[in-house]
Parts: sequence; C-alpha cells; structure tokens
Amino acid sequence: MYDRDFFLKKAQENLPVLYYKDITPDITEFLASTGDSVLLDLGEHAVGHFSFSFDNIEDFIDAPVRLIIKFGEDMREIEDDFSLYEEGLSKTWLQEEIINLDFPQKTALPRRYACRYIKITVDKTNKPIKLFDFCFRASTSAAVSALKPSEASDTLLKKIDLVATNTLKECMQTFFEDGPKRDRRLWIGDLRLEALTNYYTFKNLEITKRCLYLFAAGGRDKLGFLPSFVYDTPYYFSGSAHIADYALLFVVSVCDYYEHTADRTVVDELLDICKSQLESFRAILDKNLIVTRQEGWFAFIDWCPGLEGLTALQGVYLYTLERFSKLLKAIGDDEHEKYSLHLCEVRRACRERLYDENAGCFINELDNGQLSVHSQVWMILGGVVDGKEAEELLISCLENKNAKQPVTPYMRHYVTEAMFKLNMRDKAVQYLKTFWGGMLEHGADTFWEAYIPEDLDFSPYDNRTINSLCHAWSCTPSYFIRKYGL
Ligand code: RAM
Repeated sequence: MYDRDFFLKKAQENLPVLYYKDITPDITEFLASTGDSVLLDLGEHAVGHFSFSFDNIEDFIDAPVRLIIKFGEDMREIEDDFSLYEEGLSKTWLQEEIINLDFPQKTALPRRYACRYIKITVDKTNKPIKLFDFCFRASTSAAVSALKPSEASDTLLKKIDLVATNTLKECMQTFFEDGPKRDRRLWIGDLRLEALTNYYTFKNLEITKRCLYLFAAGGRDKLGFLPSFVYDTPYYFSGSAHIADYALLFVVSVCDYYEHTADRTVVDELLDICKSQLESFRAILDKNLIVTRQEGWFAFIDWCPGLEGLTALQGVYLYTLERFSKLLKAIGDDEHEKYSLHLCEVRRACRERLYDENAGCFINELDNGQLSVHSQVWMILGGVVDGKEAEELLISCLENKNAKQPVTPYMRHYVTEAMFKLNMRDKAVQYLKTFWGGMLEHGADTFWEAYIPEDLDFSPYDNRTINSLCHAWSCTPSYFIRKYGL
C-alpha cells in the first residue's frame, strides 16, 4: 500500500530544523611564519563549519600561502601522524585539509567537521602573516535550551548525563547520525538507542519519525530484511548491508515510538514492514525454532573480536517478538496472539537447545561452544531466564575472564538494560559509573564508539585514530538516569 516514494515524502515532511551557534576559540589572533602552528580549543566538542581570516603583517604576502588544518575530537587525534595511518576504513575520514590561499581573505571551509581542537600549521608563506577571526559555526537539531537538567543528585551521574546528552546533541543533525566524524549515516542499531534517549531528553519527535521513514523506504535483501544503514545526503541511498539484528531492532524502534507517543498513524503506516521483518526472520529458523547461519555480515551484536553471535541474535528475536506482540495488543490487532504464542514456543526451544544444564549458562554448538556475555544478556532480555538465576548467570559471566566481553557502549547498553530488567539497580548504577565514568576520566567531552578500559588503543578497525569519539550508541546513560530517576 505504501511505497518508497510515500515514505520518502513523509521523511521529507519531518525534516528537522537545525539550530546554529557560533563558537569562538580560546585564541583570537596568531602571527605566523613558515613552520609555525597554532592550536585552537573550542572548549567543547562541536559539529559544523570553520572559518577564519588572514592578512599581511607588513609586506604583501608575495606568493600564495599554504596551510594545513587538522581537526581532532581529542588531543590524541591532533597529535597522531595521519600519514602513518594504514588503511582499514578509508583514511579520508581523518579530518585534515591542505589549502592554498592566493590573497589575504576570509576563508570559510566548505566541509563539515566534528572536533574540539583545530590545529593550523603554516606550511609555507614567503612573508609573515596574521591569522584571526576564527569562528566555528556549530549545528544540531537538538533544542538545547529546552533541555531540562537531570535530577540526579550524584555528581558523577550528573556529569555522565551531561556528556551523554552532549553526545546525542552532536549526532542529531538532519537525521540521527551514528557519528558526526564517521560514518555520518543512519544505522538502525544507533537509531534505536538515540531515539530512546531522545524521548527522555530533547524530545524531538520529527527526527525520530524521519529516521523510521528513511528505513521504511529502503530496499530489502533476498531474505527480506531492511538495509541496516541509509544515506540521505545529497540524495537518498539505501545501504548495501542487511544485518538481521538491526532489521529486528527497526521493529523495536517502532514499538518504542508508539510507547512514547501513542501516535497511531505512524504505526499503521509501518506495521506491514514490521510484520515482514519478523516473518523474514521466522523463515530462517530451523525445525526446532533456532536461527540458522546465513552468509555474509548477517549478525552484528557487538564489535567484540571473534564473537559468535547467534545465541544473542536469537535473543534479539525474542525481545522483538515480545515488544511487537505487546504493540499489536495495544492497538487491537488480532495477530498479537499469533506472535505471543510463537514467542512462548521459541523461548521454550531456547531453554532446551541453547542452555547447557551442566555449565549453567547459555553455551552451545550454535556458537561453537563459545561463552559470551552477549549470549547471556540477550537470553535474559529475551525472557528465557529470569530472577535470581538470571542475575547469577549475568554476574558470573561478567566476571569470567574466559568469557567474551562487550567492547562497545552499544552492547554495554544492553548489559545495563538487562540489569534493570532484573531489578539489579545498584549494580546497574555501578556499571554505568564504572564504564561511562571511565571515559570521563580520560577527558571525554562526548562518549566514544568503542572503549575497553584496559586497552585504550582498541579499535574495531585496527587503528584507534579512525574511531569515532562522539558516537550515537554511547548516549544512553541519559536514558537510564532519567527513566529510572537515578
Ligand atoms: C560501525 C558504526 C555504526 C554501527 C555499525 C554496525 O560502522 O560504528 O555505528 O552501527 O558499525
């Protein structure tokens, strides 16, 4: 009934407005000769455009001036030598420009940057020059002035909330970007967590709707799954990856949206797509109702190296089924019984086939005998285990050095969510403070894409320089702090 054009039109109607703020760095003027450099500090992480002026001091410049301008989300990035970067992800994500200026002038760089620090090096000038009039025009679609401060009384939680809302604010542009430095696109897994935090902070419903419609317009893969990412600049382009857990989390995002808005129109428009995602997943279950391995980048779950994520993926399916059958019940759709019945059957199958009674945890052939926090967390969130048993399972796995541990704040979100589900409030708060608070101890202005406390050089892409230090999926402490009144 609804086609791609319909969804793109809807997405366009919900284009959020951008708010701008001019930030002037700590230094206002710099006199320079060849080889000199100046470091500008914006005092905060910002996403936007940079401009500056330069002029002669005494004599005319004589020849064009060449500047190297480097933008860093932190000082480490400024200090890293980009020429040593070995390709994994493209080096063109590293924010550095070499520009030649023919005459004294005001220059506005055309590209958008995400940074706190800007280093300008005068690569060549024949005569001394003056650099001045530095300005960074920052943008966001988050209405910052309307944001209520968190009511947390704990100083660390307050600080974490500030940095988390700041992270979300930076990622809120014309859609929910995953990272304003990299990848600058809309991923379902990130969208889900950004939207969730947005309901408790900036409450910008337009951007959430827009993102849901952008995915609804996307092309499906041969299994019928939505694309796991889309681009919208300079025109709409549906991404080439189709990740099963992300396709399911689209459905969850629609459920979250209804739960927070009771907006029936959007749900009605997206309902068939949600059903189709669940049907596509159901089609890849074996006769015992357990997911079967598919080709390619099929499940994400986390960037943990070597992770076998199928048990976790099965948990995402259960989690989605539960949320979706509740949504159907709430809107009076008769199919809710079909989904809740299926949910019970799949839960039973997981307990029988994925749980090892002797080991006392979810460890099985599906994941080649690998023990991971990921499996336990998603089986808890999927409702296969509950209460004290689940609590003990979670704690022992988190403490087990031989178990695969989460490496992204994305997966850490779901660990925390599992703790709240099990009413482990104190443990959840401690977990939030230790993990997200740990990034603060390293001077984070915004929360990072990946963080392993014992390995600050960790990168999912083999080089920390390319990591995004302001990443959407890391913003959820504000959701927990505000939702649970911590
Ligand atoms: C990375 C990005 C993005 C995430 C995907 C799966 O490329 O960090 O945010 O959703 O992985």
